Amino acid sequence: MERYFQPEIETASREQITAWQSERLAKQVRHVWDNVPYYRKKMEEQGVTPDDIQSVDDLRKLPFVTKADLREAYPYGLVAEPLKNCVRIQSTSGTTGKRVVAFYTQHDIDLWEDCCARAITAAGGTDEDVCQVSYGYGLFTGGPGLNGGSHKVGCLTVPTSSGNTERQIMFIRDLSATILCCTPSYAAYLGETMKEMGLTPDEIPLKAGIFGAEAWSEEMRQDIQKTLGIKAYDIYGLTELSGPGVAFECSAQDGMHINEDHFIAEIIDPETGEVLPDGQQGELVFTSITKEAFPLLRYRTRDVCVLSHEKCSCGRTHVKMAKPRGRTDDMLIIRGVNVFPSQIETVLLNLGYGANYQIIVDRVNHTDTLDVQVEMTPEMFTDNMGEIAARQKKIVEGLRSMLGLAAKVTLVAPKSIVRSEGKAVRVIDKRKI
Ligand code: DLL
Repeated sequence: MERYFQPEIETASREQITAWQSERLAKQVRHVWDNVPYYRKKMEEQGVTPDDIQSVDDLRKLPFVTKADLREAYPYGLVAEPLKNCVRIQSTSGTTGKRVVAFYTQHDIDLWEDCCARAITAAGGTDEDVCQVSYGYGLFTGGPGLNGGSHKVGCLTVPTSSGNTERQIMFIRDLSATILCCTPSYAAYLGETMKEMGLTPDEIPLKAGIFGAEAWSEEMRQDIQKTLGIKAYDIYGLTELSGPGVAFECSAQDGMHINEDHFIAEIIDPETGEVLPDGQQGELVFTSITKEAFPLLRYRTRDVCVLSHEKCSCGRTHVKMAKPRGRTDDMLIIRGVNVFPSQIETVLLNLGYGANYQIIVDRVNHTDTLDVQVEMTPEMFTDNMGEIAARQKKIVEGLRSMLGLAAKVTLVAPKSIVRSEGKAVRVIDKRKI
């Protein structure tokens, strides 16, 4: 049995990590200055040159890059290598505005797949595993990234892509898949379907799942682990930086190690741009220090998160990020109160509901309204109006104590909310229409 663990990198000392980061950062800044006029202009406006960036401590002298910059420079404006050196593009799933297109040299693909291989290894994967990749393949990075990582680990890779739930289950059972990679919402749906088929967790060969691409709560993890009889690990990433594998969870299942030999992470105050210390919540900012074709300096992810340098029981030394709480742009402001969909999910799962819900925000007579539609589980399904009213009241109370807001809650029949094979759409904000 072979493991893809790289202790010389993943358990390196802080001094070593900082030395790598400083050297690579200086080189990367020179690379973009020489090859990307867009960056050179931004740096000149800020009054910095590559000579000013010698170590990680100089990072904060650099300007931020935002999604607006990416849109403005679309499609080739931030590419730092001649196109003849680029071998692939991937693109975000964004539904509004221009998509972000990211470019890769072969070296960039290798390092991306390396990050995904680390994630599979941290979830217990070896060359003896059968790894079913049920993230979408194509422009979306989920399928290609984990596919490549799975090859590097030496797993037998089953590239089912998303969708066709019955076929997914057939392959899991027939090929004895031990590792499943997909979004947490799709994992929950697969679990729900297997349960309906009468399969108990010990009849499902899976032992681990690598789930990410969207926010999911700790309660949802417990639920998925129970129905599928697995350990569920979180994985984080974004197209702009490569894709999945920027950070991944280990056996401690308590935050995700950021691959610090490739990415430098910062947390900033989204209003002021000030860098915040460990433990304080803010916007996650990344600098990619090893990418050739599409390097990003101080890219503002809009993900709201906390970093921790505390020692981890798995032995890895790379900094950990907590589960992102949401995004600065999906945080809802309802009657002046900041609400993350993940907070609503926590209330629902704590009360025994599944993760099938929809949040509808509207504005009636100049006042925001919050409607939450929640599916009953088959076990609790009833047409007894008194019972339904009592259940709804309990959720309203739970939401009030979590958010300090009055919500209207409607229980709906099992299976009436559309399932997602990729990222779930849980919020409908009618105020913007
Ligand atoms: O979602 C890459 C990915 C694929 C990650 C498969 C993990 C697994 P994008 O489509 O560019 O890339 O979306 C990136 O998704 O900024 C976060 O807001 C969100 N996101 C990704 N992973 C997580 C996670 C892929 N584990 C955006 N928890 C990011 C919460 C996540 N949010």
